[in-house]
Amino acid sequence: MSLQFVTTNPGKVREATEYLSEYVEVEQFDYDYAEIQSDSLADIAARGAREAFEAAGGVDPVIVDDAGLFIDALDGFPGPYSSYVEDTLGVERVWHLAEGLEDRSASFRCTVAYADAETVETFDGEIPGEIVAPRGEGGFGYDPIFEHGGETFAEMGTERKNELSHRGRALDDLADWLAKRE
Ligand code: ITT
Repeated sequence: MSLQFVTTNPGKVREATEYLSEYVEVEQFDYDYAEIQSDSLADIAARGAREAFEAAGGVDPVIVDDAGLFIDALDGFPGPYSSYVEDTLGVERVWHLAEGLEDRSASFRCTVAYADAETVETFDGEIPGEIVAPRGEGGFGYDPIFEHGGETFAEMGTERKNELSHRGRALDDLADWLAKRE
């Protein structure tokens, strides 16, 4: 079976391919599906998956992934708007926003939504950490400023990040669900 990962972000596809390759073949379908405005990643991903399934031809199953960085002391900012904030402020300035905070705890959250002709299913993952000054060359997006267990996500390899990360946790549940469904 092959699964189309509908996303403009190759970093997400790299992680999903490493995670799901023993269950399914993952291919990127580079398409920017419309994201509804909502505080809920699950609502955004579920609606996006339905649209992306049709855009990808309406035959093969698709997944989409909506993710974000939630800084506790900023009431979850940038949250569902993480992509917009990365493009406008940039990661370095998000660090400077957090730098002055006493409590720099944060979490990465992710919902992977699967859609085929019959169903839409969502799988959530979350990982706590702390915002730090940028370190590391790997990963993508906010990885250099997100530390967990003494290392930033940009300092870890993909395999280690997948073991821990919000996306890894959501993909783990998706893989279990796919295995049971066969
Ligand atoms: P698509 O919508 O096309 O999938 P995107 O990069 O815009 O790609 P999102 O809408 O889910 O994805 O935005 C999530 C934002 O959070 C974006 O700025 C990402 O770079 C960032 N992000 C998501 N997962 C991340 C991760 O594992 N590590 C670091 N940053 C991440």
